[in-house]
Amino acid sequence: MSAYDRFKTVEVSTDLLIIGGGMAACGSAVEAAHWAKKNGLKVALVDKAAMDRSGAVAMGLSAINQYVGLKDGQNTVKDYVDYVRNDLMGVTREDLVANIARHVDGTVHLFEKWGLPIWKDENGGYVHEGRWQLMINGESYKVVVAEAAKNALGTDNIYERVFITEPLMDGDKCVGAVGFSVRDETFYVFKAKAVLCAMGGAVHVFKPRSSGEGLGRAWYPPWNSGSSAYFTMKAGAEMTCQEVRFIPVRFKDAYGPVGAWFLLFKSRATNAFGGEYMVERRSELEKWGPYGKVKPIPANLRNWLGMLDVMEGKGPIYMRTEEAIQKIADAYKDDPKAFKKKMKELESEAWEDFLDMTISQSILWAATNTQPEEKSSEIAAAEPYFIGSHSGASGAWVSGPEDLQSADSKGDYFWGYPNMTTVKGLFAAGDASGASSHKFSSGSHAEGRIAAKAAIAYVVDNNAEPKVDMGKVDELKKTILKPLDLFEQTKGQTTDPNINPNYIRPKMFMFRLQKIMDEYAGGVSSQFTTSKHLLQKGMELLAFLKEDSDKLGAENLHELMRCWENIHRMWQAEAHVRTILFREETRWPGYYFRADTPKLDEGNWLVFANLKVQNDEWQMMKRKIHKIF
Ligand code: SFD
Ligand code: AMP
Repeated sequence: MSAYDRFKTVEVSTDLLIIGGGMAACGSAVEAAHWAKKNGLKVALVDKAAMDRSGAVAMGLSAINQYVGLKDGQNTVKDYVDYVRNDLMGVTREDLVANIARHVDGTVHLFEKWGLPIWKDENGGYVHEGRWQLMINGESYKVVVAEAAKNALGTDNIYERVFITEPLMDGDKCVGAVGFSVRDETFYVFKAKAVLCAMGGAVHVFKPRSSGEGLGRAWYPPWNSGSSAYFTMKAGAEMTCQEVRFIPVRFKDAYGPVGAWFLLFKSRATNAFGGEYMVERRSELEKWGPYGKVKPIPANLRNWLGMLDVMEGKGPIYMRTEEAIQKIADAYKDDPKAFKKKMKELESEAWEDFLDMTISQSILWAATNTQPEEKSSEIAAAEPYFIGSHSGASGAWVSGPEDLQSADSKGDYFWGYPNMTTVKGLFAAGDASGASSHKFSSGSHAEGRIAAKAAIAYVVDNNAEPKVDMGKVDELKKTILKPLDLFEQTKGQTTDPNINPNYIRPKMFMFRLQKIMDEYAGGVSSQFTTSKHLLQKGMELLAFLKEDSDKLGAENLHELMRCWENIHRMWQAEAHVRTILFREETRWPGYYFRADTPKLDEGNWLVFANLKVQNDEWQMMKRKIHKIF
C-alpha cells in the first residue's frame, strides 16, 4: 500500500493557527488565548517537537538579551532603535524595532512572575550583563515559558511532533497548513482563518565548521531548518533582508556564546602574538561609513577586524578568560580570604554561563583540562545562520503598528494589522519576521504577543470560514509522502541503502546544499567571500539540486521530516544567493564580503533588498528605509 493510502488524514479547524512552539509562538499563545477568550474564538498551536524543550532555547540560556528598562528610565525606546539601526549598518525597520522595544519589558516581568530566576544585585535590581542584557539562571527557561503557553491554550489545542510542510491558500489569503506526525502515520490538515508563522530561523544551510564526528553541533540549533522562510515564501509573502545572515563569533568547536565574556567579565580578545585586533585595526573602521564610528561597534565589523587578523595568519584568536577573571579578582588582592571567595564565585559564573545554554562548551573545557581562570580559550567566527531575531535580519516583510509611523513611512510600512505579512491572514514573529533584529528570546516572545493580538483582531474583522481546496490538499499529501514510497520501492536494488541511483537520502542532499553554499556563497571555507561570478555558478548548481529534490527518499517518518527540512533549507539558500547577487555592494563585512563590489555604497544601497516568489518567478525589489526616530 502506498504511503498516501496508509496515512490517515486528520482535519483540524480553528480560528487562529500558531505554527511553532518556540519563544515567539509561546508569546503568541499566551496573548492569543487572552483575546480569543474575550471574542469566543479558538486557537490551536502546532510544533514539530515537544514545546518544553523545542526551538533555540531548548538547552536554556544564560541571559535575556533584550530588556530596555523603560520604567526605571534606564533607556528609551529611541535608544534601542539607535542601537539596532547602527548595528545593522543602517538597514532596519524602526517601527518594528520600536514596537518590540516598548513591549519587551512587560514580557520579561511575566517571565519572572512565571518563575524564571533573574539575577539580583544587593539592592534588588536586575544584574545586567551589558546595557540591554540581564543575567538569568536559565537552564529551565524554555520549560517555564512553555508551561505558561500550555496553561493558556490548554493541551487539547496543542499538536506536538507534527511537522508543517506547506501553507494552504485560498487565492491571496492564507487559510491553514498541512503537515505530518513524526510519530505515527497521520497527515494533518489545519484549516484556519488566520495563521501565525513562528518556526524559527535556518541552520545547516551552509557547511558547518563541525563536520564528521562533530556534525550536528552548531551555535543556533540544527532543528531550526528554514521552515519559516519556506512557508512565508511559498504563501507568496514579500521577504526582506535575505542577504543579512548572522555569523557569530563563538568559543571554537563547541560554540559557547561570547556576550558574557565581553560584557560582564570585560574580557579582551587577542591574537597569537598578543595583539588586540579591536585596537590595532581601529583605522579599518574608517572605511565603513558612519557605522564604523558608533558605539558599540556593529557586530559584523567586530567580526571583520578579527577576520583580518586570521586572514593575515595571526590566529588563533583567544578569549583572554584568565586575564579577565584575574583583573576582576584583583580588587580583592589585599584580603586573601575575600580574594579566594571572589575567585570561586567568578569560576562558577564562568561555568554556569555555558552550563545554562551550551552544555557542550563545558564538556569541551572539561575534556581539554581548561580552567578558564588559568587558560585562554580559542574563539572563531561560526558558519552563517539565518536568524531575524538575533543580529541577522532575514524574514518576512511585515506591517508595522499605525501609531509609530511617520507621515512618510505609513504608506510603505503599514497595511492594517501589525506583523501581518503581505499575504492576507498570514502573520510572522521571531526569526520569521525580518528587518527587526536584536529581539532575541524576550523580544521574540513580545513580538509573538503583538502578532497574536493583531491576528485575533484580523479574525474578528474577517470572520469567514476558510475555503480549503481539498483536491489541492490531496495533491499535497501525495507530494509530501512521496519520499517514503520511492525509498520503499527501490531500496532493494543495491546492497547499501545509502548508495542507490533511484533516490537521494536527505543527509546527502543536505551535504550537497552545504557544499554549494560554502564554496559559492561565501561560507567558512571561502573566508565568507563571494562574488557575482561565484554566485551565478552557485545558482546553476542550486537549480540542479532543486531538480533532484524530486528524488528524495525516506526510510521512515524521521527521515521524511529530514527530507522536508532540507527542501526548506534549499529555498532559504536560493533566497540568500539571489539577494546577495542583487545587492551590488559590501555592507556587512564580517558577515559576507562581495569581492567584486568591495565597498559600502550609501548612495545606491541604503535600502532594503526584498523579494517575492510568485508562480515560480522570483522578483527582486528595493524598498525605502524611513527614519522615524
Ligand atoms: O547568548 C516547527 N538566543 C539568545 N537570546 C537571548 O535572549 N539571550 C541569549 O543568551 C541568547 N543566546 C543564545 C540564543 C540562542 C541559542 C541557540 C544560543 C544562545 C545557544 C536567541 C534566542 O534563543 C532566539 O532569538 C529565539 O529563541 C527566537 O525565537 P523563535 O520563536 O523565532 O524561534 P525558536 O525559539 O527557535 O522556535 C522555533 C519553533 O518552531 C518549531 N518548528 N514546528 C512545526 N513545523 C515545522 N516545520 C517547524 N520548524 C520549526 C520548533 O520546534 C520551535 O518550537 S546568545 O548566544 O546571545
Ligand atoms: P552573544 O553572546 O555574542 O550573542 O552576545 C550577547 C549579547 O551581547 C548580544 O546582545 C550581543 O549583541 C552583545 N555583545 C556581544 N559581544 C559584544 C561586544 N563586544 N560589544 C557589544 N555588545 C556585545
